[in-house]
Amino acid sequence: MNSPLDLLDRPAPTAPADLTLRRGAARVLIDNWTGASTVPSRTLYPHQWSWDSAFVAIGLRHLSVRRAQRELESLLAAQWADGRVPHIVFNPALPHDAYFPSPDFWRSSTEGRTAGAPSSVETSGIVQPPVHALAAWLVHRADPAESRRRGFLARVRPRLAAWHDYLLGRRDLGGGGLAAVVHPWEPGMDNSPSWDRALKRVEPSPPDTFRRADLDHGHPADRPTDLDYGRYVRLATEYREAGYDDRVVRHRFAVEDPAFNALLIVSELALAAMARELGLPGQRHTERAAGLTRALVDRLWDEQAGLFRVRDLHTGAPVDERTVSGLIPLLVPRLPEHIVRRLHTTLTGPRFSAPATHLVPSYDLTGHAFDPTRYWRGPAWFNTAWLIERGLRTHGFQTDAERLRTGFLTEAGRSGFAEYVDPATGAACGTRHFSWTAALTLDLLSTDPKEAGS
Ligand code: 9WN
Repeated sequence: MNSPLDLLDRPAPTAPADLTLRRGAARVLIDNWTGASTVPSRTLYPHQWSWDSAFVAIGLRHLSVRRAQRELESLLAAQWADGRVPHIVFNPALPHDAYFPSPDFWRSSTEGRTAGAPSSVETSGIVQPPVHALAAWLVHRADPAESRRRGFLARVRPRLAAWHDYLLGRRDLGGGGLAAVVHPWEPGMDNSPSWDRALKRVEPSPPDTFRRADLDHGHPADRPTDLDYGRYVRLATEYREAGYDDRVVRHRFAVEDPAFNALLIVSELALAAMARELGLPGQRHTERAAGLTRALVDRLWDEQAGLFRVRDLHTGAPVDERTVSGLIPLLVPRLPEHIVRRLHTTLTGPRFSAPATHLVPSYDLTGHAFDPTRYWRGPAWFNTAWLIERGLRTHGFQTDAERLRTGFLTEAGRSGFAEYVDPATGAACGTRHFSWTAALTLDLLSTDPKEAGS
């Protein structure tokens, strides 16, 4: 196992400001490492989260490839037999009141047994966006010789393929070739205005039936409301009562999200690259990526709005909100050219450009529900900025990518690696010392343009 000092031994940027930023970011990841994985935050999120671990691995690879591999493998060790990768893997050493909903709410090892939950570890029963294969490929690329020596890709590839099979086999609830999400926590953008209308159909669980632990650490104005939480709890309870079995449950919330599916596409391409590297046939993955890209465009593209929309599977209609999720498909390499141009126009137009920070707000700056500090209803997040920066580079918008990269690094450092910031002022919101902000800082300090689109 590497010692914290070993972590700082790899080649580093040489400019003093970058060096300070790099040391600060490394410090966050060292402090948040538990021995097998990284918590997003020691206070607000003290367990392992699925897409956080993927972003963390992307940054950790610049410090320790071994640790980055371990981060992903510890998550995949909690995979269910049906292929799902749970959104939280609980640390058994922590008391139940450290986070809500806790393991005794999800009860995965008992209630999820039929669906294939592992018996040796407690997890949540829902999922998060599939960034993992992309992360695994980038971790491999950081040191291919070490990766080969340890058989890293050979071990993770089958698990990642099973994860994608779950999403496309059990979660194509709309029948159009995209994966659906069944809880607002699944797309990772918990209280996005895109869910408001669909959530109105869900009767909230009474507030006295649960206790929010997030408010012990987070400011109420930065967090979802009690009403939101009541609905989150109701949906998760119903899923649990159906044994987390997608074959029998009738999901009351079911939507197709553009970012979730765009990440599935790039991760399918990563699986194809892994197969090639291992001398295995990878065509199934390239074909899937092409099919998913067609479905994404057919089902979610809104020509008039100039971005992708969420589709509500209960009404069959696109949701009339503009969010950062609708811009993230810029990541997809084979997107039709006119869509790339329109996305770029939207991104740089009045709804999504924040000239003071150069970051991307999570919601339309001119939208009726915009709130600069409340979580996914306006604040700028660093993981979405990283994804869009990569998308800009993928499509040759180098100047815009560089502007976003500089904005990211400035605001990440200035905010103390905050969870998110006010897009207009850069004021820090949410928790500080946040892992993916630090990890992606490390990545952008070491950006290798050759990786774009790989
Ligand atoms: C619920 C851990 C996670 C992120 C999500 C973010 C937030 C959790 C919460 O924190 O969600 O999963 O308690 O609010 O919305 O994207 O993965 O950092």
